[in-house]
Amino acid sequence: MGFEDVKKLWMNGRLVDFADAKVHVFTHVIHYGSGVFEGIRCYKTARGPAVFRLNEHTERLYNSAHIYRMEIPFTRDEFKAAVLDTIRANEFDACYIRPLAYRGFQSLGVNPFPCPVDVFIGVWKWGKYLGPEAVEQGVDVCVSSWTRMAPNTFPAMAKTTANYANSQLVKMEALVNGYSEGIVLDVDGYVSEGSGENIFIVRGGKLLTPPLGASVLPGVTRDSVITIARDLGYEVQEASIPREMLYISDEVFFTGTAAEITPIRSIDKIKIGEGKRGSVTERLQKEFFAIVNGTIEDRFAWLTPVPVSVAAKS
Ligand code: PPE
Repeated sequence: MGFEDVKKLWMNGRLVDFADAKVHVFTHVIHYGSGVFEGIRCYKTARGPAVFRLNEHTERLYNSAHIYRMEIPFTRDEFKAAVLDTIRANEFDACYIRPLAYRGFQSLGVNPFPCPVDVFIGVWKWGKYLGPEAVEQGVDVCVSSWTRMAPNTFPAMAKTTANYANSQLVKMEALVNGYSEGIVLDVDGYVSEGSGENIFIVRGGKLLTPPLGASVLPGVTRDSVITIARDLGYEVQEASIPREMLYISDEVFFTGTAAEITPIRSIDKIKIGEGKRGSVTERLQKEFFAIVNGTIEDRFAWLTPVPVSVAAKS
C-alpha cells in the first residue's frame, strides 16, 4: 500500500511516529462504526505541494460530524493547519490525506456520548485507485446486486465509516466476479454511485449525474467536474438515471478523490460508446489534471500550497 515511507501522523493535536499511531481495541469506532472521515489529495506542482480543495473537504468533515452529533475539538483553521503540518512532517510532494474523527476509548455500548471525539490525520502515497492504466484505458465494471443505503437509514451526505460496510459488499462482489468496481443503484432502482466514486454519464454532449437525493456522497470531485464542465460550455444536469441509460450512454465515468476521473469502458460486459475513453471525458480530465498539477491557472482557487516554513510540532 506504500506505508513504508510514512514517518508521522497527527493525533489529537500532535505529530506522532508512524509506529505509535495506535488505538485500543475497546475504542468505540471499531465496534460501532462511529467515525467520520475524509479523503483528500495533495498534488505536486512546480511551486511545491498543494492540497486540492482543502476548504470543501474540511467543511464536509465538520458537516459529517454535525449530523452524528460529534463535536470536533479543533477549529476548522486548526484542522487545516494540521493537514499541512502532517504533509510537511513527511516531506511528501504528493500524497493522499486521510483525516478521521471518531468516538474513542471510554466505554462500550451503542451510546457514543460518553466517548471522546478523537481525531487523526494520516498521509501516504496512493497511486491510481482503479489500477495504473485506468485513467487512460477505462475500467470494466458491473451493476451491483446490492442496493445503496436507503434515505433515512444511513445518511449518505455524511461520510461515515459505517457507510463503507455497504461499499465493501459492492466492491467485493465486483472483484470476485472479475470487475474493477461496482455501480450501485438506490432504493428506487436509479443509479446512485460507485463503492467509492460518484458517476457521470455523457449523452449527446450533455452531462448527467445523480442528484444528492439518490443516496450519493456530495463528492468534491463531482462538484469540481460540474464546475469545470460548465466553465468549458457543457450542459450539466443532476437527474435520476435509470439503469439502462448507462448502457446507451456515449460515455460514462467515475469521479472521486482517489479515482480522480476514471472512464468506464464497459458495464455488465456491455460496451459503452466506443469501448474506450470518450472525448468529453478526456477533455474534462485534461482540464482537471492541468488545474491540480498547477500547469494552468488555478482559476477557481482550489489549491492550498503547503508552506515550507510551518513549524511542525512533535
Ligand atoms: N462516493 C463515495 C461512496 C465515496 O467514497 C467517494 C470518495 C466519492 C463518492 C467521491 O467523493 P470525493 O472524493 O469527495 O470526490 N471515496 C474516497 C475513499 C475511497 C477509499 O477507498 O477509501 C476517496 O476517493 O478518497
